[in-house]
Amino acid sequence: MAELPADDDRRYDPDALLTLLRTFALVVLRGMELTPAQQVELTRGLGEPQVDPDTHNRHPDHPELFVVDNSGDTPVVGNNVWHTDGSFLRRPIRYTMLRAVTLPPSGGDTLYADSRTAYETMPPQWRDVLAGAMGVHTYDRIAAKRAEAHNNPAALAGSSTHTPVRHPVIRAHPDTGAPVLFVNDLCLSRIESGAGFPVELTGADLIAHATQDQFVYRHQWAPGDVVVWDNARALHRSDFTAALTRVMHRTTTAGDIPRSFT
Ligand SMILES: O=C(O)CCC(=O)C(=O)O
Repeated sequence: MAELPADDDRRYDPDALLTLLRTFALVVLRGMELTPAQQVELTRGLGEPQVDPDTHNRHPDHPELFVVDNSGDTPVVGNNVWHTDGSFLRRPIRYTMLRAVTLPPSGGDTLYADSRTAYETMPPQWRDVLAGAMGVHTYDRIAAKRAEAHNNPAALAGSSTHTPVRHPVIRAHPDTGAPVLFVNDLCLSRIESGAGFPVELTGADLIAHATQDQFVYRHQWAPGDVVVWDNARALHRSDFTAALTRVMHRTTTAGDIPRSFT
């Protein structure tokens, strides 16, 4: 994790952020002043801004900006389990920028786990078994959760728009080529073996390994905070109860087709 304090001019410089993101899984920017339009523009400096398939939580003036709000008629669902953004896409989301808009008096943290550390610390026999293994990622569970929480059966249609995709379980990081674990507790429906080994490990086994306390950074949000993370390098989840009012503005960029490490 890298942190840029409120007097650091690099906070508004996308090239400086990209440089930090080559080394760190996430960058915390303190004391940011960003309008929704400025957030979209800063995101554009990191990559092509994406529009989330969930129409209910789009910002009215900026479709690229997703309003992460747990209150009202369209609470955001699914963020409280370990995931990487958009792994159900053929080209999963690369960077996510999350800005604190309304924070509860306490709580409402976001947790991050480093997917490269997850690979480096896994038992060697797991690496052998996972070489060439493919994860099947689907949109089904997100669609079902959204349909139920938003009382909108039409949301189920998202499952046919987003057909299952296969991504390497161990992917080569797009910048460094280093091996990283690429799993998602929301979207990974099964693991198909590669290299002739049967894979008896489940996504839950891999996530339990990756998210051990010593590998997790807990971000306690302060007003003016923005966090930018690399979904090819970090898993994340929110940690709050629905009783808290909390609003965040989220933007994302397009990513590459994940390449296998082997
Ligand atoms: O609200 C949070 O703390 C996490 C948000 C999240 O999981 C996401 O935007 O994908």
